Amino acid sequence: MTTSDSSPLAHEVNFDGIPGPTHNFGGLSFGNIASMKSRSSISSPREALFQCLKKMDLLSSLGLIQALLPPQARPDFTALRRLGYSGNEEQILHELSKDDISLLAGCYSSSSMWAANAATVSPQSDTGDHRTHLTPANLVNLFHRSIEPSFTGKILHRIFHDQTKFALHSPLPATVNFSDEGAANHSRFCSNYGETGIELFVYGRTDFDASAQMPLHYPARQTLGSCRAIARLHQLDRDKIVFARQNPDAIDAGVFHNDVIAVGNKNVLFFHSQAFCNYESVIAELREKFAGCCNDELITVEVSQKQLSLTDAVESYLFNSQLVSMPDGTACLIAPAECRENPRVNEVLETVISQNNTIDCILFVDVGESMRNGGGPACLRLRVVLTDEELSCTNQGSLFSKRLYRELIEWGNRHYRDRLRLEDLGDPQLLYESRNALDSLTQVLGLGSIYDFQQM
Ligand code: SUG
Repeated sequence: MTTSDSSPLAHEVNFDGIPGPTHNFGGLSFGNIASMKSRSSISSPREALFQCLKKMDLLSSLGLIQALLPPQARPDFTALRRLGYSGNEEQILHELSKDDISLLAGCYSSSSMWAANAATVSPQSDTGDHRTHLTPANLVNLFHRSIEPSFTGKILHRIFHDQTKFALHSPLPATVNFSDEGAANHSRFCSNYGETGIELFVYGRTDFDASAQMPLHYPARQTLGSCRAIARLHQLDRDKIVFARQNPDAIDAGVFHNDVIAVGNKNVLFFHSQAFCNYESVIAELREKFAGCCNDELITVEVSQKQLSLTDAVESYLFNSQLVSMPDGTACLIAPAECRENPRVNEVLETVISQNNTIDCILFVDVGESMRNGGGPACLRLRVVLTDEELSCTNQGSLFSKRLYRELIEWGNRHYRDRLRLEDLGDPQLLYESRNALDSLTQVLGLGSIYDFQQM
């Protein structure tokens, strides 16, 4: 099937990460306020899993295409051995739990669930060779995240294996100059998914402009150098990309990724006026490029500082909602349940719905276990625009369905603990339980033996 201008019909497919059996609150992410506040709280891996599955089921029931990415195997013993731990696995766990509880939490972190940080994706309609390009994020900012890219690459290869349709790049060089956090800092605007769009890359710092104001308290994670490298790798047209700098005040208020303060979909950008430096010129450039490329008008839904403070925006994670196009063409905001509890956010939502013909409905989801680590609905998904033909060439076992939902609930009940404290991470039993869980998951998803422990 094709759209009016003969571009192929394409869909946005949401690949959600799922929390692993060792989901914990390590307090590991400096600058991510929820993570810092949750340090040492008791987590519920099972509840975290069920909340994420329920969100996927909701989107799938709405008629959207939903898929999932399996969790990474933890702890990462390769990383631990590189850090000087030796002996057998039980000895390492014992040593580490006496030595460094934060490192133990990091090696056991389930942070790959935030799939928006897995990669940056440009669909075939935007790229020079008309293949869909994917670059796994190097996540060099934080140790517990820096151990994700190699498995991310492996799993993306497994799912997007057809090289005639997909170009999978290596993560950028693992240095601070090319620090990359993936799709959390990337949005795409288009009229229809299968048509050429404008890609917006957002960065927090550039290493080569000493005059630029930097955040005073918290780190800026994404660099301009990494955005430019990805745009080159993905063979994007210079006239169809926009680079925008995050407002350092927003970073200092806890906006560690741009998706905490802005969300875009199709021809709509929903954002806070403090999201970008010189935001008026960013919006003007987006509008102009969008009009030139898409023969359509970009609609911006702006929330001012007066309407909502940065603190409220970060606490509620309003902008970390997913903005999705329903099968009937209307736009729906899938918002964190926390938004309901904040009267100022409610007011903003009422205004957005009543005064604007842009966002038609709001649905709330409870992903509280993820939220307590700074991951809202939008953090949990990697958006991949795929034509029907491309979709049929991906691993079909990764697609979500009612049957898979039921199987995964049963799987979670069998393998996931209801409570986990940081002290429990030293228990070798947890390692064996986790491996059993992931081993049976690969069978459910038809992925083959993807984990290193399955080769031992
Ligand atoms: O990188 N939290 C993640 C949250 C990522 C959210 N993703 C997006 N905004 N797209 C992070 O800060 C916390 C882990 C801990 O503290 O245990 C953590 O890694």
